[in-house]
Amino acid sequence: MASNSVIATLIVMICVLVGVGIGLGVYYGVDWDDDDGGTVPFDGLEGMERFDCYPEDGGSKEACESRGCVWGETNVAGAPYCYYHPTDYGYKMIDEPTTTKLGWKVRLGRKNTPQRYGMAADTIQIEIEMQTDKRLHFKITDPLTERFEVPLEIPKPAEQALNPEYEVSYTKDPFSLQVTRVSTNTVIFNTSVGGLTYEDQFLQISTLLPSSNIYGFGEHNHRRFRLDLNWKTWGIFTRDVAPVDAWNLYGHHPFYMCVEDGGNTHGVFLLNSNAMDIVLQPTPALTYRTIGGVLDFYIFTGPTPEQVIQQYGEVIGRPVMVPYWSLGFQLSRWNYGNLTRVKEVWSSMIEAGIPYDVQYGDIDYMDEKKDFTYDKVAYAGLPEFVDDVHAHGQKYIIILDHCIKVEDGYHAYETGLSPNVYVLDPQGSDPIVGEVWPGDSVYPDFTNPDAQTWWTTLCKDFHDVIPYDALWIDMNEPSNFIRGSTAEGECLDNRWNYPPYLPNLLIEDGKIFTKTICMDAQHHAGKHYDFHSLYGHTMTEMTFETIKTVFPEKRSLVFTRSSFAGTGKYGQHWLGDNQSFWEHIWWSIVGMFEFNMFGFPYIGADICGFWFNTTEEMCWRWMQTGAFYPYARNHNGDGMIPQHPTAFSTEMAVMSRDILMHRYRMLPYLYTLFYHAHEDSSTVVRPLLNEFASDPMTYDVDRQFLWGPAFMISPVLESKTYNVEVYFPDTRWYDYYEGTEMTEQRGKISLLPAPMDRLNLHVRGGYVLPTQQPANTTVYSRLNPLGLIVALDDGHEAHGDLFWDDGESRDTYENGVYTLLDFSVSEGILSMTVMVDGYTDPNALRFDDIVIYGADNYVEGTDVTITAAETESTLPVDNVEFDDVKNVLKLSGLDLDMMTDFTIKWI
Ligand code: MIG
Repeated sequence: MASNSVIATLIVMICVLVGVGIGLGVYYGVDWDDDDGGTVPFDGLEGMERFDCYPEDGGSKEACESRGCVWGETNVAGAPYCYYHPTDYGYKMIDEPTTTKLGWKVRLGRKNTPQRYGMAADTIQIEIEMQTDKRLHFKITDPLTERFEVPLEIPKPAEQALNPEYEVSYTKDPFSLQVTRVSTNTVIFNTSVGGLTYEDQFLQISTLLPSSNIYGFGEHNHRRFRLDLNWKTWGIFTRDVAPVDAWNLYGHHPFYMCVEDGGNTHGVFLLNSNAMDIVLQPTPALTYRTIGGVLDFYIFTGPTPEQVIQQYGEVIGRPVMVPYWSLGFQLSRWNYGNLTRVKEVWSSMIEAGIPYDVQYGDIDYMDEKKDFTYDKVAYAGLPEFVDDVHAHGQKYIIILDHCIKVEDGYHAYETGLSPNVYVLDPQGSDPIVGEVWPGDSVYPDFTNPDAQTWWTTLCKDFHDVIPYDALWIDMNEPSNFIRGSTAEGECLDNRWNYPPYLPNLLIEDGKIFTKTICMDAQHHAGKHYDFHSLYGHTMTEMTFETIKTVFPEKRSLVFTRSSFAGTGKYGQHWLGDNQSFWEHIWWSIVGMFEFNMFGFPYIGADICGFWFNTTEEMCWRWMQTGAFYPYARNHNGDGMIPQHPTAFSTEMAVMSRDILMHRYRMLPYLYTLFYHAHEDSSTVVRPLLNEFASDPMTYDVDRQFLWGPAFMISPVLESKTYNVEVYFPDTRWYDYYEGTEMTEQRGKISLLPAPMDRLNLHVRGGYVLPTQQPANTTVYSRLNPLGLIVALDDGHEAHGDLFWDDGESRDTYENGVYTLLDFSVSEGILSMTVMVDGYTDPNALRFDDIVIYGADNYVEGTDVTITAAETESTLPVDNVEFDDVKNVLKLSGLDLDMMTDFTIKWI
């Protein structure tokens, strides 16, 4: 492979490795000095191997060399002219490693290179921890200066890993680190390319990558799932901006996953909240440049993509369990105008019989856009309406903005003044004032413990007014319509507001406080400079605590626009202010993949698009796709034409109803996936590569998606298109609707018909998927009989499970108040086993029908029998239908108690 030979050349060119095993692993010392005290001659690097030493504008030979870097033109498109000398720039070991409980540490001294922006650390320390067999941690700190560290609680084992899947080695001068996957000898992290920099406001480290299959980093609109390594720089720093171009967006997620040649996968997380660049280059390699904090890395060895994500989840926290009702369809828009209009839309949905669980109130319900108020004119009667919504088995969710209007007599504002719970100005005396929807506003400081009681009281009191079911917290990047503050001059001229290096962020005039508050604003826990990207995270965490008080018994949700690594432990996310353009439907799939990696399995985009007007055709296809977003919400921007499912033709309403009925039928399967996500961070929306990592064909597939391992959705993403290209990895697949096996299509890309009324859905052989007869809300669907789709694999086997609880009590998994059923098929026998029986549904739920796909081992006419495991009594199944062309065996009218083990035999 080209990439390997580049790495090899590079290593040969710059390295003379001498093994010095010292008992802590395999170590290498590099002797760059020749015997006469000179250095090894350096002939320059071609292009691909170069790491940019002058990312700013205005590079020149002189400016470059004054940084201690090398200048040289190159024909390699995209490669920098100014680059790091691979051996002269960086740090070297200044003493021998010392053993620690979990690994070792060593001090590094800065090599003799000019300071870049000043305040370089002359001595730094790297500490390596072999935390688990699959998790390596290393952290580079400045032992002499206390630096900001993200206050995230991360579990740390007491003992060093016994049989790590990785091996750590290093070079001494310059210091570099190599992490190798032991089983294949693949070097998964390798900093031997130079450029390590550790200054107060500029920290940089580069690594070679073992392949070009890189996924992750966020929040961005990457457009494609597999990242483009052609010299791309992605900024990370939370920002209020629509997900359209290549900018930093609402969330901060410095995590990626790399699929190595052969399919082993590893992941890397940099725990750092400061503004940063992620520089991708075709070497393949990547560089982190951050303007604060420390270099705190976690490497996960998988080896499957799902395991990587699970291991990452162990570090940042498992996703919170969602209530069952949140799996229903949801409707929202910004600015219905008034409550009468909301009621019209609501009634039309109910009349059309469209499954519909949740209605939203956006900022137009508020009185002058103030949190904890409602407009008593346009929304007169809102409390009664919410009661009515509840009486229909539905829920109502309200938005809250992060900002509090500065206004005398406004209780939310005034109660936050003593104790003061707001982010303070740089002097630390008064709240910093910005401008948001209600006008001049202050910013609650969610790092201040005093803010908790204040916020909870407001939310609880308001719940007494509007009995909402969950909270939607918006604008918490935190957004500001002016730059910095209302104070003259926006923000003070200092190194926080004007840091010497600016990552590639969406900002105006070099002002990092664009669309937000000043970087030297003071939080209880520190400077906004460090806490900016943690604002949404801390707001979500506090709001999560709040809803525990508002709903002591029940699960609720906190939808947050801004997030950090680990926010999924407390809240959910939507993909922000997308646009009603066709390509946004595609991009939403990529966004869902990425947020599933980041620990937000509950994710979706605004169905039919937020900004701009949709068309019926686009909205039609989007309703089909969105019917299978975990978070299925049709949400619309202010002033856009109506786009709820009944806003168009009768055909559109009927199609929406039908496709949502299929969603509701699959909810037991979806809910079970959420249980798995909560339990071990498994993804819910899954790219094919997570299931077929050894099949390179899957690496670029981002126009079709899976629910868990077994249910594939392949939507149409373009106008006037009536077929869809689908890749079926080499295993058995069945058409979801008919059970027809995709025999011809197996292992290939095929063009499947997709007329307007068809969304292509397929079931993967080898799985049992629990279903339930649908209804118009989950309250009613939960009363209906259950069913199973059994899809057999080549060996006529299949497995699956069902997680069931009351759908809304808190911590049912933790408290064991749930039921877990296991389904297993082999040799023509399906066994259902109750694994956990902690919850008996009051409606005595029963399995009614079971459909078996791929039952070519059934001989027509053979009796199908059911045996109750307890009594061993065997009965024939009366209603058996077999389609010998499709090999579909249908059993109906079964009436099997879900709490009693049984087997069904058909051969
Ligand atoms: O500046 O509350 O992303 O969903 O409808 C726009 C109004 C403010 C942005 C959210 C969007 C919401 C809108 N909000």
